[in-house]
Amino acid sequence: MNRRSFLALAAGGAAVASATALRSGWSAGPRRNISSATTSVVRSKAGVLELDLVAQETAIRIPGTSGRALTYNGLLPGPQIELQPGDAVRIHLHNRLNQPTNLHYHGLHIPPDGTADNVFLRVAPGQQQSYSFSLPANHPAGLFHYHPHHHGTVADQVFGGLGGALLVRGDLDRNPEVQAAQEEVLVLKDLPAANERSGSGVMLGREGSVLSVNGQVNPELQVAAGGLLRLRLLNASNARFWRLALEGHTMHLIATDGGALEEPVPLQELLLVPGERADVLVQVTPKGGRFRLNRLPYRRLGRPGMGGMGMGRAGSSQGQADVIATVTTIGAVAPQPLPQQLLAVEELPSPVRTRRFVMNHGMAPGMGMAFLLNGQSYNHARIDTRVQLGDTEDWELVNTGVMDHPFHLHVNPMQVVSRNDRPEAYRAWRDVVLVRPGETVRVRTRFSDFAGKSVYHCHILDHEELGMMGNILIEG
Ligand SMILES: [Cu+2]
Repeated sequence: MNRRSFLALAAGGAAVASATALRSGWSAGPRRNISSATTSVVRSKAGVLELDLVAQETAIRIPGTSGRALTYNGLLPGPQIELQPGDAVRIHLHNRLNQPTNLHYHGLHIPPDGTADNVFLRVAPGQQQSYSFSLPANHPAGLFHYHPHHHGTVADQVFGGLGGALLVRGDLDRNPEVQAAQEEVLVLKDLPAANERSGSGVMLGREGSVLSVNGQVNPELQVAAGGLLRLRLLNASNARFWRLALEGHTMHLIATDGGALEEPVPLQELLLVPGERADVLVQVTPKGGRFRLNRLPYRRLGRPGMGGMGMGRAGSSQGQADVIATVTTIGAVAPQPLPQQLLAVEELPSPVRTRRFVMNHGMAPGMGMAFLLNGQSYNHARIDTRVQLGDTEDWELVNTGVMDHPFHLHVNPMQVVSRNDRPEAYRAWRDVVLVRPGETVRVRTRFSDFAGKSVYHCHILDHEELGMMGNILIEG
C-alpha cells in the first residue's frame, strides 16, 4: 500500500469499510487465523520500510465499547510493522488528535535521539513528524511495540487505543521447529466499556473492562490438532496485567521482550505486565477440541502473602477467569516436536557499579500525591542518571510501596540477576521488569552503541504521568 492509500484509509469511512472487507475475507478462508485475517501487516521491501501513521479518533467495531477510540490509520491495534535487521525505517506520523503526541519504538535497540527513538519530540495537533532510523544489522528478532510517549498525554493515548506490534524477523525465526509452527501475533488491549468513566482509577492505573485481542472480543483461533502453535503476545494495555493460561496445554516460553531464550521454558501460566511481550509454543493436543485462553484474576495492590489487600493476587483462586480467545482444532497433523535448543543468550560482564532505584508514592512539591523514583517526581529538565557508553551496570530496583510497578528502560535491554537475592532461573533479555511491593530486583544492563538522553519509568503509564520516570544520559 502506498502513502496515499494509507492516508485515504485513515479517513473514517474508508477505514470501517476496509475493516469490514477484511472480516468477510476472513470467514471464507479454511483457517480462521485471527492475526493474519484481522491485522493489517506492513512489511519492509528491499531494505526499506516506509509508512504513514495517522493518529486520530475514529469509529471502531468492538462490542461493549463506546464505538470510538484513538487509532492509527483507523485500525485498533495499529498496523503490524515487520522489519528485517539492517532496514531503513521511515515513518511519517500525522497528528490529528486534539493534543500533542509522538512515537516510541518500545524495545528496539536504536538511537534515543534525532528522529529515532526520541521520546522528547513533541508533535503538536495538526502537525506531522517524520521518523527515520536504521535498524542495526545485528538486531535480534523479536516482537516490539510502537506507541505514543509524549509525557503528559501518553497514558490517555495508550488507554484510548493507540499502539501496535512491530516484528523484527531474523535469528529465532530461522529455527526449523519454530519455523514450522503456526504463528499468531496477539495484541492484548483492554478498552473502557460504553458506560465506564474513563477518568477514574488513575492512582492504581486505569483498566477497561472490555478485553480485546487484535481488536476482537473472544476471537476464535483455528489450528490443526497435533500442530505447533506459536503465540506471540503483546500487552498493549495502560495498566492491566494479563495473567494467561491455555486450557489443557502447557506453554513453552521461547523468547521474552528482547529475543530468544537458550531453551524452551515450560509454563502453566504466564504473567504479562504492560509493555511486556512473550513468545510461546504450544503443542496442540492430537485429540483436538476447543480450549479457552483464559485471563486469570490478578490484583496489583498489596503485599503478596500478607492477606488483606494482598488477597486475590496471582496464585489465589479468588475472582473469575475471563475467556480472551478460544483455540479450536480443525483437521490434524502428525505431532510436531518442540525445539531443544534455541539461541545463546550473552552473559554480560561484571558490572562497573551498582545503582539503586526506589519506587514508591508520596507527596511531591507542587504536585500533591505523586509516584516517585528515589523520592523525586519526574522533571524533564533534570538528568537523574549519568552513565558511560559501553559500561555494564547493575540496577537494584526496590519497591517500598503497596502497588506493583513494572520498570521499563528504553534503548538497552536488561537481564534479571536476582529477585530478593534469589538468582533468576534462566538468562533472558527483558525491557520491562515487574517489581512487587517489598521486592528488590537486581537487573544488569550494558549501555551499548548509542549515546544520548533517554528515560526509564514505570510502565503503568498512569504512574509514569504521575511522576514515576527519570532521565538517563548515556555519555559517549
Ligand atoms: Cu507503577
